[in-house]
Amino acid sequence: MEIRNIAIIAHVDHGKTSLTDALLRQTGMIKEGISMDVNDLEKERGITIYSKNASIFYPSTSSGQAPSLRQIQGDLNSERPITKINLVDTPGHADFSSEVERVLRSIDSVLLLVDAQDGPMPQTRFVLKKSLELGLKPIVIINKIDKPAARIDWVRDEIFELFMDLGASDEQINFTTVYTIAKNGIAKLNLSDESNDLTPLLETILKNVPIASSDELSQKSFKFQPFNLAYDDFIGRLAIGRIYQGVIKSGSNVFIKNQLLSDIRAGKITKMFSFSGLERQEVSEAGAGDIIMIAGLPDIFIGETICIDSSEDALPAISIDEPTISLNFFVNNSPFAGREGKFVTGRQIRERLKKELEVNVGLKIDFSSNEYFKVHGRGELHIAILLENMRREGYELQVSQPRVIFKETHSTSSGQIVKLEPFEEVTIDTPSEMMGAIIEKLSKRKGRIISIKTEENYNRIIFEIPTRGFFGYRGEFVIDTRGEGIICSQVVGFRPYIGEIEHRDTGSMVSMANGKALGFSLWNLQERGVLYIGASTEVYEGMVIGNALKGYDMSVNPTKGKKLTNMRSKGADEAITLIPFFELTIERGLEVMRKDEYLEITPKSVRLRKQFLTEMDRIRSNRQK
Ligand SMILES: Nc1nc2c(ncn2[C@@H]2O[C@H](COP(=O)(O)OP(=O)(O)OP(=O)(O)O)[C@@H](O)[C@H]2O)c(=O)[nH]1
Ligand SMILES: [Mg+2]
Repeated sequence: MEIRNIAIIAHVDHGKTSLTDALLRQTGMIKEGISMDVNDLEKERGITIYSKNASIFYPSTSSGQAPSLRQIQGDLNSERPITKINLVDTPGHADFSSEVERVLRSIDSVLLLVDAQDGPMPQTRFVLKKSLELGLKPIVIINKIDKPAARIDWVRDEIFELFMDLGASDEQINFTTVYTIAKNGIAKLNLSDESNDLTPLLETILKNVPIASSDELSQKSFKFQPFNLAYDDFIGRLAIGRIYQGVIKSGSNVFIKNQLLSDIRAGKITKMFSFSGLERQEVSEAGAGDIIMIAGLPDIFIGETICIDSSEDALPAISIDEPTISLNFFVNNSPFAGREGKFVTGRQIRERLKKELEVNVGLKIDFSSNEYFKVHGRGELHIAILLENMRREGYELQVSQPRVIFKETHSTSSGQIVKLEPFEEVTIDTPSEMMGAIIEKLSKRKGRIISIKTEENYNRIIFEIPTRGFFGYRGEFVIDTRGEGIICSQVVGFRPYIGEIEHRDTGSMVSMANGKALGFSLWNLQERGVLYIGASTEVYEGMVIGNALKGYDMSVNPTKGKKLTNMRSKGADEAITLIPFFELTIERGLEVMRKDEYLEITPKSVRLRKQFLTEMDRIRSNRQK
């Protein structure tokens, strides 16, 4: 059967998963109401976290099942032969962008989705740049054309400009555009066309995407390269990748090769799966061009080459982006430790982290310390998702403040050692009134303006800023722009260290008592900072219950009640009104926490605390510094 391999790429929220779901629905692979975003966290947040494989058959079989041989070869009634289209739905959030890059290496074309109102956004630029560099010829999809504020002509021009900017070849610039309403499963080649399904898009895919399979390729010696890993409790590590050439049978003995010539390992494939809709289907044989999942090789890694003939050359490696931030995971030792968690010991946390490394390719963990596990990741969301998954599984732990990772390199010009730090490109869309304040704040954090574009009441500013300076700014931005602005960032690499960054901080409001917080005392405290807890929350000495606008830490007693007197005075007994408090989530906690604090995470709670719980211990530790 003919095979085509495509990935769906875009900025976050532009509709990749909606389109993938619609393609699966139209071809009968899934029912109404089922989505590619299957993971609980994905469903709740409405974002894709993990890239996922699926496949469809087109023209579709009536049953929605994999077609029979007769259908594949073209039916006696001269039906069109069926093509298998492997789809990879990718995550749009910048923290997961290295995942997208790996996928791009293994497919033959991309569907580049762009929102008909927002136009190209930072992640659009990033994924398009990678695709063009790999020589792919994207099919452009302008999605959400049903939005009342859609500005399709403008978006089309912007996309064209982006291709030009990124140095696309003539062939790449000559892209086909398809207009879609992904959530309703509608595609059109011209805006004026009538259409009630995705057939125009499916036809475009068949017309434009190179065929991955061929008899010639199948006759060559087997070569497979994984671009993703998965894990199954029963069969262990799974390698998801593409068969570049040859044919493979389940049970085969294979060799694993990589760029280190000396490192050739032998192994045996115990099971193989291909994708059919959202399901994985066990197969006994698979051939050139297909994307499959292989079990039986416990030490296989992304970018290695699996072959049968050990004299075959390894395929070029797939690079994996380096982590940019790190933090330490500790056993929880707060006064409330062990109340809510099922798994709380160091051994249990270690086992869980080891398991995470099986599939979480962007993550690195240093297990060498006796006191903590040092976890390195690609960004705050990357780490927050891991922590969120752990707490849901019943784990309890505490973590230190995330720090950027510094690197050192030898300067080629001076021969000296240069210190490097990660930088991000931050794109901001904001109404005009707030522009001044934003530029001022980001400049203080060592941000540099790369470009400003102004159109009517819409401004797009692009900054380059050290990750260190950008930390903690998102929350401020949302408040400053009253939710009207859009901000997104993308790590662009390591650059020379830019020096000290000073930003005037708030301090923390720290409880000096154990007990239940009372509405009356919170009512008094809410003027002095933003509270993280509400009335009746149980607190302990050393727990951080809010920030302190004054700029330094203050010890407070949130459990203090009102003095009782026998006299009832008018006015003083007015009902107190508490401002809604700023509830800590893992991400917010990671953002607001300070150097001398831990974020305590349990299945039920996220609390912030001082590392030293009593004021005396804190003073003592400060003196020792
Ligand atoms: N109006 C309109 N909304 C759409 C359309 N397609 C998708 N959406 C909505 O856009 C939102 C984001 O859609 P997703 O498909 O989850 O976007 P995504 O690109 O997969 O997002 P990430 O995976 O998080 O990057 C959802 O609320 C969809 O319902 C469309 O054609 N028109
Ligand atoms: Mg998605």
